[in-house]
Amino acid sequence: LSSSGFDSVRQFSSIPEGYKVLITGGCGQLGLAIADNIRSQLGKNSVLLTDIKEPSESIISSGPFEYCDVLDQAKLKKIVSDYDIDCIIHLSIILSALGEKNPHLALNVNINGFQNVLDISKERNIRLMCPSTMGVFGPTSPKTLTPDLTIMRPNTIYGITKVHMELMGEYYAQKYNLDFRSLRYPGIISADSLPGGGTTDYAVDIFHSAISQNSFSCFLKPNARLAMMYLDDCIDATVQLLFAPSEKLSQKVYNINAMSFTPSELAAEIKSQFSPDFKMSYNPDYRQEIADTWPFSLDSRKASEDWGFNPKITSVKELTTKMFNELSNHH
Ligand code: AKB
Repeated sequence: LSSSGFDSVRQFSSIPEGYKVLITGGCGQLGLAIADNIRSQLGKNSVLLTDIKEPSESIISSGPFEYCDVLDQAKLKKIVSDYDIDCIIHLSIILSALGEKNPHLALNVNINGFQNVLDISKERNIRLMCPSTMGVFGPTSPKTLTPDLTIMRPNTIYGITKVHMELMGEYYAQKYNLDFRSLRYPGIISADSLPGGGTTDYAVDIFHSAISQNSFSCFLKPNARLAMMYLDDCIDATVQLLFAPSEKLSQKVYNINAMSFTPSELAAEIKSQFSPDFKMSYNPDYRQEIADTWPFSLDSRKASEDWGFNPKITSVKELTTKMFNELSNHH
C-alpha cells in the first residue's frame, strides 16, 4: 500500500478495473518508484515502463517493460494501442545541466518527445501527466516561496522547454479538453536510484560519496540554497495528483515544496549524523550559474488545498537520517 494515506486509489477516485498507465523514461530516477506505488494499488500489470535504456534487473522483474523512444511516434502509438493505455506519465527528459551541454538534444527530446506524447494523448483521449520543475523559474522570478503564477523567464534550455511543455499542456486542455496534469518538482533526493544530468544531483551524490570516501567535492558553492524533496514525498504527490478527481483541480500545474538547504548545511548534517571528519570541498562549475537562477522554496499551498499535498520529510535533518537508513539497508 502507498504511504500517502488513502487506502486505494480506486476507492479514492473511482479508477476503473484494468486501468493502465504507461511511463516514458521509466529507467530514470523516478520511473520504478512511481510504478511500484501504482502497482501496489492497481496490480502488477497496471503500469508499463518504457525507455530507450536497458532496464535494470529490478525493473525487469517488477512488471511489464517495452523499449520505446519518445521520438518514435509510430512505435509509441502502437504500444499505447496494443496495451490499451488509459494514461501516460511522461518522464523522458534531458535535465538542466546536460541540457546546457547538449542544447539540440534537449530541444529534440524535451520539445518533440513531448509533442508526440501530447498528440497521442489527444487522439486517444487519455490522461497525460508530465512533471515540471522549479527550473521553469529564472533570475527575475521571486526566490522565496515562489508562487504558482509569477514571472517565468528561465535562462536554461531545460527551463525554456519545460515552460513550453506547461503551456502546450494547458493549451491542449483548453482547446481539446485533454486531461493534462503537471506538478513542479524541486530537486528530488533518492537512495535507490540515481538522477542524471541535473543541477540538484549533488545532493544525492554526496551521500554515496560520504559512504564510500568520507568526502565529497561539490560542484555548487557552499551557500547555493535550493528547494529539495525526498523521493517518497515526490512519488506520493505525483500519484495523488494523477488520481485526484478532476473537479478538485482548479489549475493544471502545481508547485510542490518540502524543504530548502545549502550544500554547507547538508555537509554539516552529514558530519553530525554520519561522520565528524567528513570532508567537503567546493569546486563550483557551470551548474552554479543554473542554481543561481532557481528558487530557494516554492509556494505549494494550492496543491495542499486542491488535492491534499502534504510532504512528510520537511527538514535537511530528517532527510539525512532517512537517506543513511535507506543506504545502509542496501550497501
Ligand atoms: C535538475 O536539477 O535539472 C532537476 C530539476 C530541479 O528539475 N533535478
